[in-house]
Amino acid sequence: MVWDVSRRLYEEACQVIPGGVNSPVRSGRAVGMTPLFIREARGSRIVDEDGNEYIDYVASWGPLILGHAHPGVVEAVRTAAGKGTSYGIPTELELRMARMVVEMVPSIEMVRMVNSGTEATMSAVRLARGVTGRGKVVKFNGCYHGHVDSLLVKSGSGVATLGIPGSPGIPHEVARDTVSIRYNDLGAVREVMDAMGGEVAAIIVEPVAANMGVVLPREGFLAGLRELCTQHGALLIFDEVITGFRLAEGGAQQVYGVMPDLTCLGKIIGGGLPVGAYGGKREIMARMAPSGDVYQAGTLSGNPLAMSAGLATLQVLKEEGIHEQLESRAAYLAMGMAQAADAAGVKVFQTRVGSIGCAFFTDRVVQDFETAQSSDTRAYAAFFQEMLKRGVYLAPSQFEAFFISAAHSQDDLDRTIEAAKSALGRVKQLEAM
Ligand code: HOZ
Repeated sequence: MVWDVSRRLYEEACQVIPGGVNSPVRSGRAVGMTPLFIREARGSRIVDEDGNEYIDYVASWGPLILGHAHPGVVEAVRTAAGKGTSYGIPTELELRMARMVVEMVPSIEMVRMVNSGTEATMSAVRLARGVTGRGKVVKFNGCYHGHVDSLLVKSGSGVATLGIPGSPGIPHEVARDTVSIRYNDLGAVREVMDAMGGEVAAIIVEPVAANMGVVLPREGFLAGLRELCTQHGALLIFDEVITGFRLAEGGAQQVYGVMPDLTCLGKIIGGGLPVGAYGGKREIMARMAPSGDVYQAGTLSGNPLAMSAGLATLQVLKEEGIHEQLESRAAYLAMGMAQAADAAGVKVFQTRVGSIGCAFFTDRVVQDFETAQSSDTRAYAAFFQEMLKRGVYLAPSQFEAFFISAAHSQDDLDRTIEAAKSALGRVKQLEAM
């Protein structure tokens, strides 16, 4: 496989874009590669600028649950674009979107659209602080809630991938109000809440952590957080930017049966366009301006292109009930990967729920950031490269998820498992060197 054009474009991009990329984890640094530059995509496939085609398990990091360039989504965007891309004046599309979200997500009674997951979490935290009159926020090590100052503490995703301890530019006074605890450690949360619960505005959590690889909540963890928040008068915020609409129509809260006060959404809700949203109980959301006093705004919020792409995607999810099919395809892939790892004699700990999952190169049980970090990231890098050579594109980082879309066919899955068998065999050889 040749990557001459991608490499040239990357070199040129480095002259005018920091690190050559518009989001750090894309750089490929963690897997010893320079990034691919993509020319086009359709269904489960992406094609790079050198003309190489890959089965894609990144799916733009989650939004494309229907696959690339889904005809219904493309048509919706085309139609909307022909009528003007943004007015900064309300549209019926926004009302339809709000109704759809309220109908699908069990705990949401009112919702506000923004333009990214980061905006959603930033606004939800501000609202929680406004409502409670408190300053502190509890989060979990390895969870990633976008690049919000107060939430970029012991964070997952690119921060974990690149081994960045935190970020310069975040004032000490801001970071001081964030308490980060081990994921799945309810005892530690209880201790913190007992000690300072009266100062905590919110506990924010990814109900399934999907930015340190994929780490599932232990039985009782989410329900325990719910209980502690209620007991101490803090708000529970679920960051469902990745899990929302993906694990089920109503996201992780539907699957695990635990209702947060506020939910942050992104990715799928925009159908591949830049969107985020946050919503929750009516009395809490009504505190947002202009009905309330907590301020947040956005020129492009709720714009017709994003609303159309999102609505078209959610409509398919509702009407075609594809979650069961996604579940069984993902289970098939995970089983094939596990068998491939066994056959190659490579120690892999697999996690999966619905259509997201992760293969950690470790013999430990992964249940938090510390155990996720026990993964052999050099082995993952070798696996990534070997899979790429065999036409399969995985996340260029151990600390991200794989995403299955409705466009992944049985043939795609079988080819991926075949590729994994020989790629893992090669990883084993490299380990022995
Ligand atoms: N935050 C995304 C991964 N969880 C990365 C987005 C990107 O690099 O495009």
